Amino acid sequence: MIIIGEKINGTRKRVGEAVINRDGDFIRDLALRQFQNSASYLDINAGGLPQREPEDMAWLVQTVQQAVPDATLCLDSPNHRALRAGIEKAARTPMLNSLSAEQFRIDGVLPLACEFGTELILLPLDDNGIPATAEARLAVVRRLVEMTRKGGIPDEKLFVDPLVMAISTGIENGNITLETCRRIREEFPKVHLTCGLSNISFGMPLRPLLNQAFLVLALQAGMDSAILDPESRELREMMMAAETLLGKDRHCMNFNRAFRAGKIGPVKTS
Ligand code: THG
Repeated sequence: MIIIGEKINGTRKRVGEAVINRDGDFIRDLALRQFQNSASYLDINAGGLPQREPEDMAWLVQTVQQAVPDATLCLDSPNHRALRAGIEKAARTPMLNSLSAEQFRIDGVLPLACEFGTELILLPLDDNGIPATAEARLAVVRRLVEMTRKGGIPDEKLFVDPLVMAISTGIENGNITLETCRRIREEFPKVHLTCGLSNISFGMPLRPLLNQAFLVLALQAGMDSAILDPESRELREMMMAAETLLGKDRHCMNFNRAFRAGKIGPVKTS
């Protein structure tokens, strides 16, 4: 599974403060820890006021790349100015999070993705909001993929996010997301599927447990990436167990290796 580390997000209180105070040590530590815990991409969300966002994004990108020059970033903003500011400071072409069918993103984000040939997260929502059914989300994905293909972006560079909404606000929200995954997998076999995993558990007790269970279900539905906390040991254990059981780990090699390295199983105290 392709892991996108979620922790450098300015809407989290401690991170928002670090951005305002330009606390580089705090941000570099978050970057390094996620990278060392197998995050292939680091999500970078500057949060804060729109006027400051391009400058904050540029600072975050620069700061993160000092700590992990080999990490690929996933710039998380609806604001094309912030995305461009981040792209210009990035060591390698970042992923953009995200393009939706909202007109301002079609006008702002799509041209940037085409100009720089970036990987791109697609969100199936438009100016009318988030469609309630899998079929309606698929209709938006079809419109978006038509646009990205026209712009010369190959399907392999797309990460479609089926949109995860809290199970506490609708008992079918898990099923709608999983059904959307299966339909996208069928119709667009070359795209990746990713999601903000922990959205599922907002407003519930035992959030980590619900996130773990949903990760297993999502993997079964064809999800091959997720935005999550790479430092969660329980989540890593569940992910590696499910991948092995679904035949995605040849000779069970990753599972055995992770066990021997102490990355899953009992914490080794030496
Ligand atoms: N889809 C896409 N992008 C997204 C989301 C999505 N980006 C933002 C978000 N959703 C995913 N990122 C986060 C980041 C942090 C948390 C949840 C989702 C979070 N943090 C807790 C906190 O701050 O208290 C706990 C984590 C911690 O402290 O370690 O919940 O859906 N495309």
